[in-house]
Amino acid sequence: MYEQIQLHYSMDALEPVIDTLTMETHYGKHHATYTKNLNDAAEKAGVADKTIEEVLANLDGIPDEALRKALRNNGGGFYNHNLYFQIISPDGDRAPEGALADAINRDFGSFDALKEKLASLAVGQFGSGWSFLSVDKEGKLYVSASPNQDNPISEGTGRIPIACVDVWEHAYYLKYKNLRPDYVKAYIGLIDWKTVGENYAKGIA
Ligand code: MN3
Repeated sequence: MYEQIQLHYSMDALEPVIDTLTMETHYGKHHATYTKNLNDAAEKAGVADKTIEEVLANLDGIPDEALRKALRNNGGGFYNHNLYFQIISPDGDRAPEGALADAINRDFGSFDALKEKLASLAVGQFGSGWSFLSVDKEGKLYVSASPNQDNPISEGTGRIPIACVDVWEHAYYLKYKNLRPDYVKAYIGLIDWKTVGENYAKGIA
């Protein structure tokens, strides 16, 4: 049984950057629906005993096309939103430290350069999708964008996402309307880089 992460902040804790109604709809409706549909599809496909990472990395092994598509979209939606809600905090660390900070400086030149790349990929994603910061087994960092609910795991890159930005309109339209760049910048400002650093350590373990 796949379960949504429990929020470690209240629905109104991220005001005014993310408004309460958007949080309630995004976490309580959209994410909940992806999770329910994932559980249904995983049960039918006989993969409910696998981790979500295993499911997403092995979609080619699902012979039924409709089930494969359901697992890709809802499994991705489940996974991506767990990460999205995990890494933000009203009172987090606003800059990385330690091994993650070293890797960011090595692979992007600076923390500001990384944030700009993550933001520009999110803003530039045509239609619905995501931008991701991910890590390979050697600890090298990558930024990328994916359409729909795809991610570096379902795309078969072998990389583990450690941070992300959701640019589906449901993530921002109630408050930011068409101003996606403003939302993206504000969301990135809510990221707790201590949590991302823990994801980085797990990703290379
Ligand atoms: Mn979303």
